[in-house]
Amino acid sequence: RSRQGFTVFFTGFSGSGKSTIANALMVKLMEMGGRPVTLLDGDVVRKHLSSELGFSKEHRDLNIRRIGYVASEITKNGGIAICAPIAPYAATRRAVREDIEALGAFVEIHVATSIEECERRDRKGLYKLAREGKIKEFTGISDPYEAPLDPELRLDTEGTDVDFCAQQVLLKLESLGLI
Ligand code: GGZ
Repeated sequence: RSRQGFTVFFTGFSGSGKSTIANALMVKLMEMGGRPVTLLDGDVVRKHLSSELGFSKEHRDLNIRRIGYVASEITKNGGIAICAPIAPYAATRRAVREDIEALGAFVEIHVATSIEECERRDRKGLYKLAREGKIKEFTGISDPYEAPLDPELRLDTEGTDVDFCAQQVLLKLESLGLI
């Protein structure tokens, strides 16, 4: 049984379901016991760790590098870090992966809900504001998102419930020998 720490890194559009799936995964991993589980959710991190940052490429990269650093410390100490930012830039995700793989495992999960579906749902009304130009540099509308080409897992959330998605992540972690 492996005691290695690891990071589960979700990436996807705003409203793709990252936070919901990450929370469900956290609950399941905590119920299993053993290693401590830490959730680094996008909006929570922005409130506590990156409150001075905006959404330029430089600021997004800095935000992701901070999340990566905290996750690397957790991973180094044998814990489980679950991260759920948009993380739109492939090179930044790769840099975080490289840092963390030196200390434990890095499992990248693309929450692949399409931009059309995220905008259709528009749970927080942000896409409407982005279309109206009231939010600038909005990912998928007026700012880039570089989809992962080779993630450990890609989740298609359309027509799939949260619990099933979290279960697929657990199966992946099992097949990688991490749980
Ligand atoms: C994207 C934005 C923006 C812009 C505010 N672009 O659905 P949410 O509201 O709760 O999640 C989004 C969150 C994105 O922060 P991240 O730290 O995950 O982004 S990144 O990884 O790129 O650093 C959204 C809200 O902040 N939000 N303005 N312009 N999302």
